[in-house]
Amino acid sequence: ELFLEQRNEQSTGSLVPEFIAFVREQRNQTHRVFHWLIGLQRPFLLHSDVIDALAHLCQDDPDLSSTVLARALAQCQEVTLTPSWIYLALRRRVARWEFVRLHIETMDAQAVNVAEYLMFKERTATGGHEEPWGLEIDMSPFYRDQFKLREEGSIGRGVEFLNRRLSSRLFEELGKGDRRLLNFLRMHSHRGQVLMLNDSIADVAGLRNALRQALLPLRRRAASIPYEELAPELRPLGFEPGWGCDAARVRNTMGLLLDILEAPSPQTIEEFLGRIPMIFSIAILSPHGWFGQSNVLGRPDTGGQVVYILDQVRALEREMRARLAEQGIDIEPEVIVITRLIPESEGTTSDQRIEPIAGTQNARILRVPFRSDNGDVLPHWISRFHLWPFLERFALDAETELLAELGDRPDLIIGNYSDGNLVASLMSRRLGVSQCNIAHALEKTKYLFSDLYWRDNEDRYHFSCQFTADLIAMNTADFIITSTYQEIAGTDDSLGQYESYMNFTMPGLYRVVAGVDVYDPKFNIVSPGADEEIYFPFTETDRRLSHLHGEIEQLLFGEPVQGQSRGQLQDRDKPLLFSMARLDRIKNIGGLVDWYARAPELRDRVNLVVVAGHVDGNASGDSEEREQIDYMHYLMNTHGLDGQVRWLGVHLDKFMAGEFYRCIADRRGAFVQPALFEAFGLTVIEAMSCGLPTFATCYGGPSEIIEHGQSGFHIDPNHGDQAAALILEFFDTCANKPKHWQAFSDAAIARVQERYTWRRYAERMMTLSRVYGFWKYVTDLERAETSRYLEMFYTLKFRPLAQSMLG
Ligand code: UDP
Ligand code: LCN
Repeated sequence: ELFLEQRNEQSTGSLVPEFIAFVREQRNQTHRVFHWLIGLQRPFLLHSDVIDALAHLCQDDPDLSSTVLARALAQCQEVTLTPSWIYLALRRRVARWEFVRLHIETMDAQAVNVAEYLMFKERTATGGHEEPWGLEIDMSPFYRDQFKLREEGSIGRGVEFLNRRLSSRLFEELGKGDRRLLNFLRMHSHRGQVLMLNDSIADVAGLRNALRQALLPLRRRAASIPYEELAPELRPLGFEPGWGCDAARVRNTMGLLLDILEAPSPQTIEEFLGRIPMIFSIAILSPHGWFGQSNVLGRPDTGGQVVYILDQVRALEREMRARLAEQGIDIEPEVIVITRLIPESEGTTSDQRIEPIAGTQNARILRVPFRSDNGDVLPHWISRFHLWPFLERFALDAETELLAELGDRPDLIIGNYSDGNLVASLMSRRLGVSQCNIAHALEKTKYLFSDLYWRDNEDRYHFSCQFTADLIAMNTADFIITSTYQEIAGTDDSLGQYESYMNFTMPGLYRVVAGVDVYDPKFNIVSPGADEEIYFPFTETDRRLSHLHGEIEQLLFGEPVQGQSRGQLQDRDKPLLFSMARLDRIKNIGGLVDWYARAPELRDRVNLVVVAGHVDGNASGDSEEREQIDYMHYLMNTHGLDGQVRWLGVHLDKFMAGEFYRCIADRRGAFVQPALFEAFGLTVIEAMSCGLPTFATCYGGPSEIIEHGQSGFHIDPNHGDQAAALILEFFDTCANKPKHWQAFSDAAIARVQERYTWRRYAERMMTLSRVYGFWKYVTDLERAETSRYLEMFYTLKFRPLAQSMLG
């Protein structure tokens, strides 16, 4: 911790020159450190390994801790070692990398560039020869002329930055900027109906004039006069529908435009653009399927995505309708979720072409099958890791179906996950529509060395295709929504999920020296929410679904049911520690059971309830899930947990899940999310909304959702004993001071209400799509060079990789 503190204090400047001088001058001290690191006999050391090593070395040599060598090692995200050479990757601050190498015999250190660093890594990993002519992917020449954020605190607030740039640009380019705005306002229409301005306004002077002329009589009209009554006066002046639903709104919108023409400010620009009727229909892509509304919740690793999209659709439709109505436009918005049609649908609706989305007026799921080259429909489900060869054909088929469904192209395409984002790239390019990406989970940081040792896992995961698709989609997107800051740029000590695409290598395939820039203003943090109809505080007794209580009581305490549950809680009076997740390795449910099993005091104090996977291994079609099921049984057997752990291998529908959280809260329990890594973690905000004190992993989204010690607790899944101690301490304190529980419950509810609501999400999303649309227009940001480069990358790399999967 001392090193990290020191590092943070001196975080910005480069340490490299000082480090190089130190190595030269303090040869013995330096040699001792690196000799020791080489002695670990591991080719790659990660940040945590280096920190541990440093702590160890400082015990014998306390002076070391104040040296530049220690500070540099504290910045190290990765060390690559051979018996004679050591290469260090230093992360000076968020997304600012430097590389140095050192020869252990000559004790000579030099700075190296990223390509040299990656080449050394390749050779160390493969034992092969240097590949100076290996393919290097470098997006940096394309970024050169683009505006970039400079401060790490601005990352993820791209739209604020764009609004500022837009206002100064419009202001600086007086005349030119205004004309662009005028032309932009003239291009809006919907199915032949002209909106905002018609052709009778020829230039900016004419626009100002018309605005003044329109405002004079408008100021005298009652605020509530509907637009229809005003239209006959406004149209001859050049104004078409879109300015507002009544006199007050029209006045206000016109006033905003006059302000912008006078002296634009970021706030007026955002507010004005937010009102322009630009978005009538949205296509949302989530190709890998098993996407439905009941009894279907994705398959391994797509659960949260399905929940997210369904809630997102409801919120977006509501927001689109409200905005159109406010602007006086009577058009029904359309939202279409495009996913895969799966003929072998196992009793679900996944084989139906169209399914209306509950809770919306007009939104629907449109399913399009995967087809192979000869046109045959793929009948069965396939995992998200194996669908790459089908996506190109799917993109074309989905485009045809979408156009038929909408009668026109959509106004915005939103991709989800690596597969959806790739299809969104293909479709947006062909249709000329803005593209928004949402990752949900980038697999790259989830699996250690998934890039460097990609070949070893190729048959199982096909990361070569996935990371290529990710790079293409990130660079074609007009804007990218993330759930948290750390998803983009990590923390002081850990790298962000997007940041991990800045530079990496897949030996033998290609080496990325600049893949994405997290300082790009395309990134915006817009966090999802928890459905407030479902996940509300346990104290709201009138809304509680009390008819489910008997069933929940049975689930918690009833006799175990063959194939559904295991364990029966002996002492019903203890509080319940609850966890719910899909049973895959990363979710670490087995880890939680293991810590619990090894903490006798915690076992005495609380019971553990786990909703995860299947109790019967044969019921799972997923190899990773089956491994976890076996592990759970092993733990239950070896630690004799059946009287203290209730394992439910069932899927709770969302009404049941909401009430389940609340029933745990009734009994003054807590929720645990023990994942090794969690991109965001919907269950965390669901549990908190219901009023459950929550302990969640410090790796990933939960570290931002929860403020440790205030609205919940962070736990380190790699230190289960400490996590168990923290949970025990909490319950001990609650036993002596019942208000303690209440304080955490209240704070959890307040935190989610303040930060994680779908209302706020939809409002931001609609504003973003307009601001980015306008930005693209005024800057002529067609980015033809980037598109061409990415097309080449797609054709020459992605397609053969995907094709080769079909053998
Ligand atoms: N979920 C559910 N019933 C279950 C298990 C999970 O409704 O039996 C829901 C859970 O409430 C949450 C989603 O599945 O909304 C899981 O999302 P999360 O972000 O926690 O993880 P993911 O599965 O996306 O990795
Ligand atoms: C995927 C995940 O892994 C979760 O962390 C997210 O909460 C979910 O998608 C929704 O974005």
